[in-house]
Amino acid sequence: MDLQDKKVAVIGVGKTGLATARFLANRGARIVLTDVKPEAAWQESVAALLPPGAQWSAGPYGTECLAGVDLVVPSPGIYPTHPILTAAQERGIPILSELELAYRFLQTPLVAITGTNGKTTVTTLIGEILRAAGKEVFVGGNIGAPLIGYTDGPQEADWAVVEVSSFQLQWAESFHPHIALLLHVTSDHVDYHGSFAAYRAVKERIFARQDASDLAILNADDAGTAALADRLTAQRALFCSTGPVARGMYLSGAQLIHVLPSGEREEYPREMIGIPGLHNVENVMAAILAARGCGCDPATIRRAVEGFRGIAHRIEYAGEQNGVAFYDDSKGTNVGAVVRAIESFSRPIVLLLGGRDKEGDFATLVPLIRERVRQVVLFGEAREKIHALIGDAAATTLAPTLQEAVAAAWGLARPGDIVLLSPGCASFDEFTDYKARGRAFREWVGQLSS
Ligand code: UMA
Repeated sequence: MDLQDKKVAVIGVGKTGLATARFLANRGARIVLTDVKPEAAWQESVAALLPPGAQWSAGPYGTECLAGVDLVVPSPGIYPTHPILTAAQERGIPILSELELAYRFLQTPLVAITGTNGKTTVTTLIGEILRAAGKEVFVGGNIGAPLIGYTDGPQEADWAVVEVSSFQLQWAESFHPHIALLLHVTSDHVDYHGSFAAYRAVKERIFARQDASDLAILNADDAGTAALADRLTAQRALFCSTGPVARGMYLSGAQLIHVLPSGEREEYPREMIGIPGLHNVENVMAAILAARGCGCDPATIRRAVEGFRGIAHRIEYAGEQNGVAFYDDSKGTNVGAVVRAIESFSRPIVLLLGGRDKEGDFATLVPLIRERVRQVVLFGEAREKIHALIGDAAATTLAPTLQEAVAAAWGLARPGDIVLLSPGCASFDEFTDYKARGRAFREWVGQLSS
């Protein structure tokens, strides 16, 4: 793909837009950048990042920015129905996600991971195992560093391990990972994709270009995902926590059993896993299948899994006060994640839910809340809406902000309880992202005793 002198509109000047602009500038493209934020908010970052002589300008935040444009690269957060994208489609201007553009220039074997939840854990763990095996690894994508930044450099890694979101797959065509993982699909981002069916279909694109020389790893416990396995041309490996599989990996009592294509079996002890919850057993099985696919040996895998302590803001211990343990699951931004977080504990829970709604189906939480949650504290923009959906499945308190929710939870919790922030919503009503929300939560928890 020749980008020399092509005029490219980059929509959104965040992490992805900036990395894309530099990549394009290094290939001689003429760049038009546009963002809902005024130019003054990002102009300096752009000027500091782009090479001297780069041809770029700030375009209007409207369809006028498409004048003379050969290609549009929207940031992941730009809704597919955005007027600029609709106009580009009407005018026949190609639209490629950053992921797709990066892939077209990628020279490193690729492992790609998607799924509604668990993808950051699995991506991180695959990276750790490969490093333990002495490999050079780029770990990035939705987890943090855009793939295009890696593609812009010397590409010296043995493997690129990339977390892929549905937003990034939205405008992908030829994207073709050698090893692709779909962990499971539950409702999320319906506001963005328009429906659950559309969201699922976009996620499944991760396998679309794979052939018999590739490996597809899927979750046998997720009915929709497992059914997809029969339609794929890639070699398949399933993981399952509820019963045996013919090829792949399953949990059997205290053992994880890996059934290789030859029928041979390898075993790992479940107790090697140091992170809580059955969902993390599934995550570890998925990561092991990928790591074996990359050629790592079982002893190295076991060592890396034993040393893995999980990721920040994902059911992360945040301290204890007067016998009440606090857990930060700020990364739990959809209902499926909340289910996994609640199921990870056997002690009574004070649950903090809220933030900016993504049309999550909170009503489905009702049976689990009845069974495991003693108190619910609803906060943020979505608090009334969630209250209408869950009713009084447990005693419920409403608080305008997360800070007030933490104070309310502290007043309600008894020694032996878990206070769990697993919001099931985006953070953007109060914070820049889930990390900032998690940090704030931990800070407020730290101040409670005083
Ligand atoms: N913007 C507009 N118009 C819009 C929306 C956004 O101009 O309609 C502008 C914003 O003002 C901002 C820029 O676009 O300046 C931000 O772009 P972005 O929202 O696409 O975010 P990036 O900074 O590029 O970060 C993205 C991912 N963000 C989203 O998908 C929303 C990051 O994932 C990812 O880490 C990063 O690329 C690197 O790949 C975050 C995320 O929330 C963690 N992902 C979702 C999730 O995990 O559920 C998919």
